[in-house]
Amino acid sequence: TNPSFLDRLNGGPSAVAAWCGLPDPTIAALLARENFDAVIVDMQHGAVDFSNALRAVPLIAGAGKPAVVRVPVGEFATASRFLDAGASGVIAPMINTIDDARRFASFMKYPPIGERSWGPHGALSLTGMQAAEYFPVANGLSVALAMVETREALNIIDDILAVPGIDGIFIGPADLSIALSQGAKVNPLSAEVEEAIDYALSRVKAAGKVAGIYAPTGARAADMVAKGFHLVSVASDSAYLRHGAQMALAAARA
Ligand code: 3PY
Ligand code: MG
Repeated sequence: TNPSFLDRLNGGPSAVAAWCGLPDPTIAALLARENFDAVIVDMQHGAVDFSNALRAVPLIAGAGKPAVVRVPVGEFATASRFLDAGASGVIAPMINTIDDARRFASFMKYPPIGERSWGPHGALSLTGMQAAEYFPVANGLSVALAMVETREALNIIDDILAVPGIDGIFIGPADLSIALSQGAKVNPLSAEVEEAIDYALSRVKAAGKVAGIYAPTGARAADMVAKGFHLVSVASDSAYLRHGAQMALAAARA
């Protein structure tokens, strides 16, 4: 049987994930069949609505890959619904206060850690587990990643990491660059963002939790793997499509 996504993140080499923002779930299904370690469906900035994202989950899991969903800002109840559908993890954007982190964790974990409500129909079907089998392991099967992408979050990163039920953090370098420049620019490759990334990574490692980050290109993803991130998402489905089209066209017109 497959190790849980959390065990894979903690014990394996860095997981490199596809990032999907296009609405049709067949795109996530197609990428899940490529050699990615996980597929992330983005409901914050992607064009994916709830029912299409929900449909992507069993298609990704059916390819043997963990399905991870980034929910819109503050939509913690939606996080529970994706766990019910069988998602292996949820990324929650803009976790800027301890209260944000606590509320996110409460929707991700069953008591005694949180207050997730019972109804994991898709999760039971995808794992083949009975309710009595799933319940005691469920909190370990649902990876909660809080996004650190503001100055406030960076300032309280140790407190966010200490919230029971928060399994790790996921860095948003673009928003972080806006925040660290006081709104002057977006530059996820700036020196101040690099410094913040190294600081955040060291705090996550000190807490023994999972560190994830978004990387806009393959080369940048390789740098983040080299730094020791557990989870690195690379570019996005629309970028894969555009680059593939550009390469094919360039070859056709050469
Ligand atoms: C950011 O860079 O701000 C993200 O949220 C990654 O998409
Ligand atoms: Mg962001």
